[in-house]
Amino acid sequence: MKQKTALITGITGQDGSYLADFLLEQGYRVIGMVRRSSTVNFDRIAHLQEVEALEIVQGDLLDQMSLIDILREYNPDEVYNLAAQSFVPTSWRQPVLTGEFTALGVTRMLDAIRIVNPNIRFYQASSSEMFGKVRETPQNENTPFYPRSPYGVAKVYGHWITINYRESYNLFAYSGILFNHESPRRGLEFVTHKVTYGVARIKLGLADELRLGNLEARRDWGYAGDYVRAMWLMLQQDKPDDYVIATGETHSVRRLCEVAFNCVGLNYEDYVVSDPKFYRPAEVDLLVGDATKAGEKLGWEPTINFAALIQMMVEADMVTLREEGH
Ligand code: NAP
Ligand code: G4F
Repeated sequence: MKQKTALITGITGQDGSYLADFLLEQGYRVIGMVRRSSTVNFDRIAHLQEVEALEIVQGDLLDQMSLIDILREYNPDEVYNLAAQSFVPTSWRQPVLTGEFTALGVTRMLDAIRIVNPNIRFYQASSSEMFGKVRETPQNENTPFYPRSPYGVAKVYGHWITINYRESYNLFAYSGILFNHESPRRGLEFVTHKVTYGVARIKLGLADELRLGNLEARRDWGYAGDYVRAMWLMLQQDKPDDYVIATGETHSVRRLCEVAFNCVGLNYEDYVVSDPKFYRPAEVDLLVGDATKAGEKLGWEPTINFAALIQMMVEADMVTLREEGH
């Protein structure tokens, strides 16, 4: 069988790095698109440095021609569009830039595909943030959207333009509505990693408190390794469609703190401070997904539960800090 080629935008991010691992294991040739920066930022894919089947190429979702050129040069079978400004609080500080990357960037890639090769299969990284002020619980593929941040609004645009190109041009355009997924490779500003890293620092005597925002917000947290497998499974279906990917369990940030501090034998109430500085202008109070469709059609289900995920992250942070000599 001919070796398949996949293009990943956002390969330096959490999901891009796990997806690269997964696709390389499946025998793919992987092209990772990175934007130019004055310092390299390849920590999450450093372990793949010597892998011949992985090639890094410069391109930017802000630059239409760079996308067209990459598709022409590498002719991928599958494109996974994971690049985005993905941190919700930043989207209030840089709403226009967030729209350029996270919303219009999707159109630029879809148009590039339409022009170069409409047979390419396209995955769009849509988000449970689109549900925002939720209209029903749990949320599924038919739940109406009510985004609560410029990021969420941009993702709604990205989702609908994906469907529009599917319907207008018969593109193989798939949208995965993924609920929060985490790992030791998660950015340190996201709440799970902020908490597990904070726990490790406190345990090792490097800090004596952890300042967070809204402790009552609830999220459906899964493991990123499980979620990239779902992305691939979607693109193996011949009929393009939308899928919710979630665990079906929801926990508050307070409960996350309790579980993470328990991992090292500490009580979160002695260390966690709720600081209004970290509150958002508009909050998403509750997310919990219904991934029944993904279970039935893709045979997908999560393998790592919430407690195991948090333990994995705390342990990884302890190891990292000890390796740094603490
Ligand atoms: P992440 O760690 O923040 O990674 C984002 C990636 O996008 C980075 O590789 C970043 O490159 C790249 N990027 C940003 N702007 C770009 C541009 N203009 N051109 C090219 N690349 C650009 O995000 P993630 O957690 O892996 O999430 C992957 C995708 O899934 C994102 O679209 C996110 O919005 C979406 N999503 C994530 C979750 C979740 O819970 N993780 C849930 C639902 C949806 P640099 O390294 O250069 O910054
Ligand atoms: O970890 P978070 O920053 O993730 P959020 O906003 O849910 O967004 C993540 O998941 C989305 C999928 O639903 C992705 F689309 C998006 O790209 C990103 O990956 O915050 C989770 C919750 C929020 O309710 C926030 O208010 O935790 C609450 N929180 C409380 N204290 C905090 C903090 N969040 C952060 N980042 N930092 C805090 O100190």
